[in-house]
Amino acid sequence: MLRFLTAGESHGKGLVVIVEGAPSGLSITTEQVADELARRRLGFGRGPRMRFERDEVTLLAGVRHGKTLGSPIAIEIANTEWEKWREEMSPDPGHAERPLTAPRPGHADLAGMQKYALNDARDVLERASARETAARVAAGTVAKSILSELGASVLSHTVALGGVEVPASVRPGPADLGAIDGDEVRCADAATTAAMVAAIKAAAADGDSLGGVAEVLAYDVPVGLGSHVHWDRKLDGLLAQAVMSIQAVKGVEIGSATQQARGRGSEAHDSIELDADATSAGGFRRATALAGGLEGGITTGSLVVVRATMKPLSTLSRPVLATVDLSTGDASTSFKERTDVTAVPAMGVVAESMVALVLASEALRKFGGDSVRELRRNMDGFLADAALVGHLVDAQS
Ligand code: EPS
Repeated sequence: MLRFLTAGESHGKGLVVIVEGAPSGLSITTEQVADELARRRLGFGRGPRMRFERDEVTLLAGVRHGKTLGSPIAIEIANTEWEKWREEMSPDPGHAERPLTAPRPGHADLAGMQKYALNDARDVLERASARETAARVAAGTVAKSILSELGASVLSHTVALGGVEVPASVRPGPADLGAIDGDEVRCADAATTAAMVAAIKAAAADGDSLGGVAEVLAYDVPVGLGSHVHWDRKLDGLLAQAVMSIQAVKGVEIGSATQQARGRGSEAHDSIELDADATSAGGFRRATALAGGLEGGITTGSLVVVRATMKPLSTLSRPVLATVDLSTGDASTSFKERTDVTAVPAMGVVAESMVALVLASEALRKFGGDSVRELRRNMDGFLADAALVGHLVDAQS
């Protein structure tokens, strides 16, 4: 299985991620990680920080001459603005010059201060910040490389932003990813983009923020990842946890669950057909993708569909949210910060990484293998057997 741990504060010296469990022989380069990180900075509606700051990547461990060694992979993302924050965020003994004492509603500020017995909201928000998602995306690069060895790929696109939604018929494929990344809000439908950008401009003029929904699509994922046998092995549950853990995500949907819940069972399921060409699905095909590629917590080999719903960010450039100043006990408003109007386009890239990490981890659990070659051989052997289902007893005897 693939495990990863991140460390780092939003305005600290840098972020670090360690990824453990990746097989040897995977291609990983600094450019690959940097390109993925650049995708996460995309999107109309992000704040000025995205323009002046860069993600400076160093592969610290686990990779030699462009290939993984099978040892833990460590990646550092330096904060190019560290000099400005050196005093405020210094690890050396001292105290904050300007403690933040009016916690922002909707952030981890107050609950975090209470839980960790801290008097400065910065001690909480620095780690709760979505800056940490850069480290997840770096880890996701490793996961995507594993999936690519297995013939699978993930992409994401914005399907709703500030109340504007893409038509239900819009479902991009792997070849559309470049165009999506080239779009101002990472939307696959140009007419919808224009309306989303207008909504962002209107919210920005009001000093307000917007939420929305990103859809992650995973193509050619092999049948058999996850399991029906126990709650904590069900892949839909694992995906939900991983995607829900993204900062400001408050809802996760697999497939078209919300729409199905309004209709009848006779229209809510993906019929099964034989298809000798559907290799990753072990010789079966689904006519539709309503179940989001998962039945009983197991991948069916059909398109995996995960939707992440993000609330409007709670840091506003207009300080209107009511709070209490903890240093005086007086009623106050949450502090004003430069901020993003929306981060839904970026969140899609993060969700894509989290889905890739879960799928790659489950592929390693299912197929095992210390090298890429062993992993692939194990998967091919399994898929050949999966195509014999119904005849398997004969095949085994
Ligand atoms: C964030 C607030 C903004 C974002 C930041 C996440 O930062 P600041 O308050 O310093 O302007 O720019 O996102 C990133 C730095 C990033 O790399 O995504 C927050 O409160 O979560």
